[in-house]
Amino acid sequence: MTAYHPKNFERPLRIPEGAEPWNSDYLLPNESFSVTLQVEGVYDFYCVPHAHAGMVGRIIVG
Ligand SMILES: [Cu+2]
Repeated sequence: MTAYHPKNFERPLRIPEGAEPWNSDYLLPNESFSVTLQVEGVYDFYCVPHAHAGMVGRIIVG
């Protein structure tokens, strides 16, 4: 999963100002990825190969 952030393929900023963007890259079935969100706010993220099919998500911290 990949944060909406200009550092990730020039996507628009859709995480809090000052928050670190993340990009898990591709994951195989038994692989995992974790991120710790330190800044309160709304984080929108997407799946690089499936965003066009609606595979997106939102995390609210705080
Ligand atoms: Cu996907």
